[in-house]
Amino acid sequence: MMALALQWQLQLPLPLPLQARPPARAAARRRQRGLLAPARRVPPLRARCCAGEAAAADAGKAQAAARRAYPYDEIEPRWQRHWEEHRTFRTPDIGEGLDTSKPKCYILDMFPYPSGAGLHVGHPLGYTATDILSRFKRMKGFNVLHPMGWDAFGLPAEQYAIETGTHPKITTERNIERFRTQLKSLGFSYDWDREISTTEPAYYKWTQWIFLQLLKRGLAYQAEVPVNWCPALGTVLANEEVVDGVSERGGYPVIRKPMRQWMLRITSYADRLLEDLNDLDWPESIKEMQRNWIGRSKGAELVFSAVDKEGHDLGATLLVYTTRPDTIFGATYLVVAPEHVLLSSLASEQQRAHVEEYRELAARKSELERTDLQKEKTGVFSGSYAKNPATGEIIPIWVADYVLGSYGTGAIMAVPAHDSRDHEFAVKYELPIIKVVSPPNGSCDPAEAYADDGIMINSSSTSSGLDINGMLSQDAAKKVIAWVESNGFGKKKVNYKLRDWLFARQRYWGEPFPVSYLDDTNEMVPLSEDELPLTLPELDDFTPTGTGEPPLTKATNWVRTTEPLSGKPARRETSTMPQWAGSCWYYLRFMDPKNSNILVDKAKERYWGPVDIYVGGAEHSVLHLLYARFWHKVLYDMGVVSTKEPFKCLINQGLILGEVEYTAYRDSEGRWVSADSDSSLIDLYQEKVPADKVTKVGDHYVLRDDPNVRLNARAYKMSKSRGNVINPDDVVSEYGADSLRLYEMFMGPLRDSKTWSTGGIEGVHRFLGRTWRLIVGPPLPGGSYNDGTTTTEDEPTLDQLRVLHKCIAKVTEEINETRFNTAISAMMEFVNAAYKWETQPKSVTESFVLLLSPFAPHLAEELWFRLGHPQSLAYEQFPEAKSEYLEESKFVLPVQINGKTRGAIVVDKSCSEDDAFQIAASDEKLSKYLAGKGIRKRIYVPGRILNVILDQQKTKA
Ligand code: ANZ
Repeated sequence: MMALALQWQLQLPLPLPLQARPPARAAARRRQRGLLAPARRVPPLRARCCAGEAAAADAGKAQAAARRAYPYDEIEPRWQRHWEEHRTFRTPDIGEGLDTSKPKCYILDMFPYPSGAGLHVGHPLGYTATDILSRFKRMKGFNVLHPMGWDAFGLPAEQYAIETGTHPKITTERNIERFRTQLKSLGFSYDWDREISTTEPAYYKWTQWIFLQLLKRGLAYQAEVPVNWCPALGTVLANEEVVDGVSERGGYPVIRKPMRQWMLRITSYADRLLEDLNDLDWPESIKEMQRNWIGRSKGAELVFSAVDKEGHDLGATLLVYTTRPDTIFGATYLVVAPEHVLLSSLASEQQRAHVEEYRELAARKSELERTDLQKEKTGVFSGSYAKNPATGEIIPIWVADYVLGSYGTGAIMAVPAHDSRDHEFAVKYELPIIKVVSPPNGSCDPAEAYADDGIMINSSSTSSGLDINGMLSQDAAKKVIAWVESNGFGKKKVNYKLRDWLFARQRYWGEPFPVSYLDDTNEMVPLSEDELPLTLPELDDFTPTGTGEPPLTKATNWVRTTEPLSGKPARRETSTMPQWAGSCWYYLRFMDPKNSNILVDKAKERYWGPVDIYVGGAEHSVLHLLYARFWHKVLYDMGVVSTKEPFKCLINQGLILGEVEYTAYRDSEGRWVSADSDSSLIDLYQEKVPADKVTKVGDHYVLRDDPNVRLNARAYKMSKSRGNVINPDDVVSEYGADSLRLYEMFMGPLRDSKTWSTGGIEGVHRFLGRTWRLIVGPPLPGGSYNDGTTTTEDEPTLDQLRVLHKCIAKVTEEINETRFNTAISAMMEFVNAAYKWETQPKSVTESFVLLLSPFAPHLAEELWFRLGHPQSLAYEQFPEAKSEYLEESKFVLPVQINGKTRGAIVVDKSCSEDDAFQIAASDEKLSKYLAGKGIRKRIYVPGRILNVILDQQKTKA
């Protein structure tokens, strides 16, 4: 699954070195991107060069140190080590200390494909969001399951093996190691004890087990199907891996070729996959995409008898699928798909050669091309006719490739007056067009098909006895269906666009199928469950055989086996499962990752299931989510899982685009031409302009030095070829993980597309620095900082409490609504306000640090520690906003006992003396001074103070 869209653009198999890059190199990269002035050329003298490099490195370090707003580079590794050593985020198992009376929250990221390119800044976007939610929920008293793993089977590792001879296992391990290190460097609170990889036999044992269950239930079968065969990759590709007739990966030509393949009967679950969407808290757009993919349509299958030109019955029938049985009187011809099984017998002697020629032509086109509405329709007459059962008319049968063999019955009744494709075809080949639906308002364009419902006209026949004239389309459709059903001309029918899932790849790096074939009868025999896992054999040569035979055929010793029951010689299946397999159920394994007896323990599944929040890219909106839902439903039917759906709430994070690029234009004489000029910009010379030479005027970007010259400003998808990819490692080394996390959340709403901006990250980094200095104090002369904090034990003032509780309320609300950017703004406002205070009361600072902790956990842990708490704050209670501080009518009234301030109470502005005294007397702290004491006098200044003078002069402090 998680070959994120990102990974396709980053087909860089070589891992980069693990260590962070020195700032000088980062500066060079920024220079390349045009963010810094060009570096001065240094003469190529060796000695000069080295000295120059050293000086540049020193300057780079000094620059980095100057940019460093606080010592994140000391703080972050320290707290990462602390969490690791204390296994802070380990979620205990049931029966191992997990308090199951507490509510649970299962927060899951779409696990990544560990590509050689390492982490991209797009990854931490979703991962930071889930991390904030996980940390927040823990502090709100939930048991949180927040795991991470690897979707590690797939083509890139295998391609890399072919090119370099490195075994995919080694590449995969190396890439996983790098991803893990990178993720840990960002301080994500995963329970690393639950880490899984789809490539581990202990994991894919259960993927194979699920396959055996599908087989048992008749949901896995083999069929000879036309597949997308890519000779260059030597494999079969799924429809979605083919774009415009070429492979999505590599752009190699793809042809259709019939092959025996494993299929999964996802179509049996079409209705449930559709219906259960309704109850999911998913983006409506994703649900709609799934609905369209499933493509349920209601209509009828109608029988047309084949006849000769004179109307004599030829003894054959043609079944068509229609969603508009009401239009049957307008069916003036039939069309069969070029691959229709009856086409050969329908083709007359005269037309045979044309039909054959047409069929060959169509076989070279992709389904996409054939259904493209823009393409001109083509077809030929078959030479045969059929009888329209409603009209009794003899109508011609054509073959045309706009009708697909794989949908419905592969044949249609064409109603050119009411279907635009049929209309275009009829006009081109001069076939009759008969209007049978009249628009309710009476008018429609006679040159086009009227495709909507309306009132039936020209729809009555005495010979057939059917009359639907004057009826509304939908009622007419019902009547036609009843009529065909009672006369044996057809039946009601529901159709789906969804096809069964082609579940085999002719590749090495995937899960082996746990089945073999007996040598003598070729009978397929499943492996028994206790023989699982069937491990992938070692192989030195991964190259595809080129014949369509998978590379596993080369593992001859592995392929040869004996069927245990009969002892007969057999050979193993050599294709492997597609990459989607492992990601179909991984969320279940996280609940019980080490269980070797069962896929997931029932009690654990009942407690943790379903996933409460699932975050990932919208590119997985259809296939992964549909496949996972399908498997989940099968497991539900088997009683393995207790919920109908795997993912309750789904959030798609937006894309991060590269830094905005500015382009200026010059004419052939070298003069600037404004991008708003009338002349075509295509003929001009383009020039990339560094951001510091650009300024914004109104809504436009212009040259700073020449504001009349307007520029084009555009952000592009990050790609190696554009050179605008931002490596998170560089950002972490220059600004720290907390800054990266905070920036990615601050860029804009989680679900939106956003553009990267180095200026932006500097801004949030400065905010964290300000927070640090507010609480710890300014740097000492050597650049180090005081231990401890500058906070005081003062009672917070009402104003301070108001600022704090407003911030608590806002941050809490925004986290709950996954609006992290506005939560951060609220914290920035708090820090700005706090800078104006004379003192920083410890209790206020503590609450603020807790608020900040889900976002910038390293900094928050450090501050919490300095505030005197030796334990991690990960399980501290998240601050609660108190309504009394949110209401402006309340205020804090200081209370004195015998003239000494002993506490404060929150009262209404209009509070009476008696009420103020009662509140003071019931206050936990003040009651100690008042209980049992006689009151001599009360001095009450409304809005200012309550002073209680006791009878006894001596009170215990
Ligand atoms: C007659 C008719 C009259 C149609 C009319 C439409 C409008 P959906 O909604 O996508 O299911 N059709 C059926 N099988 C087809 C195939 N294999 N290839 C291409 N087209 C096919 O669409 C169903 C409609 O698409 C069917 O209803 C059929 O055209 C066409 F005013 O039948 B209809």
